Amino acid sequence: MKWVEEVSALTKPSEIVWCDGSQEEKTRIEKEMLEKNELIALGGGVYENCYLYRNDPSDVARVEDRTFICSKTQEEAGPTNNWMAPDAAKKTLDGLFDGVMKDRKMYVIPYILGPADSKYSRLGVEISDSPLVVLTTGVLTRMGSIAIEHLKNGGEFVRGLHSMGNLKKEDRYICHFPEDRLLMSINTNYGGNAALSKKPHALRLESIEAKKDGWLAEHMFILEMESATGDKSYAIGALPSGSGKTNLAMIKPPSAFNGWKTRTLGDDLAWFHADEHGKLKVINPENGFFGVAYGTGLNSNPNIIDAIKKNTIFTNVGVTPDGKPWWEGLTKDVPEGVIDWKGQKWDPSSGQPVANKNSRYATPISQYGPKSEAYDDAAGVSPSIIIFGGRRAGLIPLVYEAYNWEHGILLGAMMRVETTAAQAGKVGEVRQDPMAMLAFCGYNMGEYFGHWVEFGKKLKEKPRVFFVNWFRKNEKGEYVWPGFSENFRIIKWMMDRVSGKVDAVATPIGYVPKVEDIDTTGLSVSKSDLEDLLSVDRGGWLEEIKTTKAFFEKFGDKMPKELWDEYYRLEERLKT
Ligand code: OXD
Ligand code: MN
Repeated sequence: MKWVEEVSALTKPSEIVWCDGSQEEKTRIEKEMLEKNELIALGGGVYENCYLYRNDPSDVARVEDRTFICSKTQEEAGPTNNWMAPDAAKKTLDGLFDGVMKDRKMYVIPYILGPADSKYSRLGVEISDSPLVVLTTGVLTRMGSIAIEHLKNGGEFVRGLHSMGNLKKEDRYICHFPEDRLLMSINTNYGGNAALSKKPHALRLESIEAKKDGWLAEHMFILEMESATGDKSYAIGALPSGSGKTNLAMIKPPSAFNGWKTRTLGDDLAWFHADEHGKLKVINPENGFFGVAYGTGLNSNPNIIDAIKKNTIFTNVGVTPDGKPWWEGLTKDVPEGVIDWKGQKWDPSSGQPVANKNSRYATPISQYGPKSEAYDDAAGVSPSIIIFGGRRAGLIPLVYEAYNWEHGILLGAMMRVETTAAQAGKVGEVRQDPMAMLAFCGYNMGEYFGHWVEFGKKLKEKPRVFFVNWFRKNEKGEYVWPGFSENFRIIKWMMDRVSGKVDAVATPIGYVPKVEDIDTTGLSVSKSDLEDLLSVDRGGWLEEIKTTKAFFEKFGDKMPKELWDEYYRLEERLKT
């Protein structure tokens, strides 16, 4: 209450609205936004309770260069984060927030990250002048009265202050104050910068708490697999934004896998704990999906296509004359008369896409068909498989497996992948993105790697760690592996490794499958394609790890010895 008063004295809104998370509240806000033309109602006889929001064209992705960790010292933030001294940052931000909500409503948005009754869950309150943030947080978290009830019990909470401000790029800031468990974000209304519960709270701030309290806050999906005989197991995995993580989280086994089922627990965030028996327990702190629409279709992700037909907020997609959302990949042909993501009639000769490449859907998990019953389980699930992966045209095999936990950490830490539209900047550049956490680890990543090592010591049974690359191309520039649901064949191989059904080939970089152990029934991939996909190019790897070495050196004495040991073992294996 005190904080709300302080914020309102600073930002001077016309009204304070306490969000209760009810259906009436949602309907009321949607109506107000529709009246102001801030939302467009979708329908076309297919979409129910679905809306389109158009972000300002200069504000459609996370802005890593305007994102700051404001820890006491720069060393705590580490060499991969932008840092600002907390006092200086607060001074600048207080100036920008002064009177910023004049003539606007100020929404107080309480939320829970994680199942309401889980001991692993965490509380937050975002104050924002953006009704879009209210709607998005309503989808992505357990928002409203339920969180107030927990706050009343004296729960500690993260404070997030956000204003759309004037959307001026030069004055855009997304600041994290770990000491105060405080977030401040201004002059942006893109989900990844403005819905503070997601990346700023659940990853950047909680990764720091997790380090202190002996757990891990990760950028990972959670997937349930059920065999034809009813055995359930779980996989979690990190792929950088825009590399098909959501598609993998929602993968449907190909028809050759009769009787097999997959279900989703989460597509973006995973919090890991070791329970009192040393068992890995993972929950999804979220309650909805904020997936990339562009490129999503029946081929890449049939499961989500059904789920997004109701109660979904789309951002920056195109719209057909009869009011259906549209983006590249949804259907083969561009619909006649489509309006592009900026609200203009699309011009086929423009060479511009209809939808923004980072266009999104925000959809509740509850209405997603193949969700796992366990998604709301307070105790969490126990994965036996950890997957790292990314988009690389060459070098990285289709799949390989780490020799042990520390080597697995090296696989994650070595991730170098192509950038995508999820972050502002150049697309397709290869950059180091350890554990897909480069943009999300709130502290020194050298210490973060060390924390993974320590966390492993708590686990009696460690998951196996794998690395995947669905994106390898041949010399003609074509993808060799068909991808999408066929990726399940690789997950099946991982399961066979866990159960000890198959052995594998030891190579310098790790275990790769024996060609005959990948089930290719019904695929056009030949044996020699598969051999290529699994081949290890020593020379190329020796070059690759030079970049890894330079990257690790940035962390100086924060880099754990265990990881250097693994690095030198890898180098040695490659040389000999
Ligand atoms: C996301 C991202 O929105 O990683 O999940 O950018
Ligand atoms: Mn993400």
